[in-house]
Amino acid sequence: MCGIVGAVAQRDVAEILVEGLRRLEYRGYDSAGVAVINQGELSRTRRLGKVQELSSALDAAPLAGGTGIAHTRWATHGEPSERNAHPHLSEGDIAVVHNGIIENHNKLREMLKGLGYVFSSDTDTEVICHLVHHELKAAGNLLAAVQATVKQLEGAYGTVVIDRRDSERMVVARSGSPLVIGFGLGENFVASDQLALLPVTRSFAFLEEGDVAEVTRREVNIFDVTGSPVKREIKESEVTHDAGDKGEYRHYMLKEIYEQPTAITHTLEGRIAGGKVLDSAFGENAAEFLKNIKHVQIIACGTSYHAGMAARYWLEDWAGVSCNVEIASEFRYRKSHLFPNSLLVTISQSGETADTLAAMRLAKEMGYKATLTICNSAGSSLVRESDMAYMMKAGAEIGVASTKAFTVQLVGLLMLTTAIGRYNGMSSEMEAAITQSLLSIPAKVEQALGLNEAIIELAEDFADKQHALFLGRGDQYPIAMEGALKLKEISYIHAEAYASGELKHGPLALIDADMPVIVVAPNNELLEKLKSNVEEVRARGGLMYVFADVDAEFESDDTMKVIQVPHCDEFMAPLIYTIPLQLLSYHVALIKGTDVDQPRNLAKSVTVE
Ligand code: HGA
Repeated sequence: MCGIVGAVAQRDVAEILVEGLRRLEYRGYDSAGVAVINQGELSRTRRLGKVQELSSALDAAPLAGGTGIAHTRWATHGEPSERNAHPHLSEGDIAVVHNGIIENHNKLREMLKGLGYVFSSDTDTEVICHLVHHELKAAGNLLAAVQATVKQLEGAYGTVVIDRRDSERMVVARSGSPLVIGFGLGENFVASDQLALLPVTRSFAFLEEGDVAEVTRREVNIFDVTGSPVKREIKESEVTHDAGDKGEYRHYMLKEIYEQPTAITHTLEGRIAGGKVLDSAFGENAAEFLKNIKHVQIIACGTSYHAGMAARYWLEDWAGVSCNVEIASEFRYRKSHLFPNSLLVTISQSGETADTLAAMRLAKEMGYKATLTICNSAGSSLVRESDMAYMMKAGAEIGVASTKAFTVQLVGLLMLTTAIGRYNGMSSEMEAAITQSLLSIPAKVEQALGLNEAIIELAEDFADKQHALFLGRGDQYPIAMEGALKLKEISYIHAEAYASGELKHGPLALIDADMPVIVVAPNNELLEKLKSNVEEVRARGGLMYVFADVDAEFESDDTMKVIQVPHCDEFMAPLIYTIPLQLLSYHVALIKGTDVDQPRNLAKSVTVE
């Protein structure tokens, strides 16, 4: 959340900064701003709304200057408005951008007011700005002032600070929110995600927790949490995907839905041989970690949590180990029981999800046998700090509502099921059947995408609806949950999912002609049970939309529209039934005219708790 970009260069940087913000806009889009130092003075432009508003303002009144910082905001403290937009200034000297939450901002604010500082925003961020200004008086240089400042901050920050009187330098600090330094020729950069800087460099160093760095055109000096100079490895980025391009598609989300066959193919490449999933898919020495596992604890948020919920069925049904799944923000603040030989699995598209990261750190302290992350972002905090990493090869996901990351996560979890099952009695025939299924997923997803036209028609029915129910059983229950989440996220229709056996325990009371009920019905051993649940809805005048296996023997009639889904085996069924639900939410959102890629109040890469 919140996008940060900074630059120290000889050329004017405002355009580079704004292009960086555009690439980070999925992280927050309620306001945006830029500040540059020009001939010893700070010039700042901020706008409420998307980066385009800022960009138009800068077209009308360009800002010159070689050192600058920029930010796209997802408000946590203070409403979205121009006065709360970053960068924040202190006394016209210091400018600051910040990602995170300063938890002791009230106390610091009172102290700074006592020193005579006047606050011009409602943000927590502004305390950083005045505190640096104050500390600078004693510290004498910007680096020391920022080091003194961060010692007083409680909470999370990725922050970049510039001083108009010292125009050749920016100082950056990280604790809890990611920052990456980009190395150019005679110019250097910083951003909250390397994607922002791909047009100007491919050489990056990720800051570690507690690092403070001083960045000039020629030098980058990094200091660790103790203040000692430290080197962070500079790596060439392997990111090949240019996130800036929607191609022929109207929205990133649609593009990403259609990219799923390729994303899954890339993710499978080199990881299956001889009917087996290679342990190396989970990183070096993975076999050593995996062979003793008897229990799996999965931690995730949002869509990733739904992927974890599906995996619980697989790990317990097929891999022969017990499994719990928990929302990260719950796990991290309660006392949980550690089972012997437990593996902690985190799932996060960005690898920077604040709650998931904190839960993983807690689990390490608790003594989990090993930690594994399933992640789409190489070099992210979760990848760096976990014992094992399963790298998804989904490519950058820009649409805020996750699509391809979800199905690729499911692929990773299915592979994990075999890798753990192998040491817990899974037969080689079973493993071969799962790997065979994995290899045929891309083609089957392609077939499922062929339902698009049928779903466009269906979507019309939802345009005037306020609510919807999603039903599934077994490992399709999490798929129903994910379908409901997609619909709420981008169409703002209130949607809930139930395990269909739960209907009669309450939700049936909601059924009437205004409550569409969406059912996912693959042909599995729960089909007859599901059919009974469908009858329960029908008997109460509900209108149903059933995504059913071609062999499941559902027929469309006045109360039910049936969409036939290509036949697929039980291993891949959750992935395949996800596709029509993604398309449904997309087309409903189109009809409703919502902002599909950047739905209201949301942002991607949830780096604040
Ligand atoms: N707390 C700051 C920054 C918010 C943020 O990091 N969002 O992701 C603010 O509200 O401006």
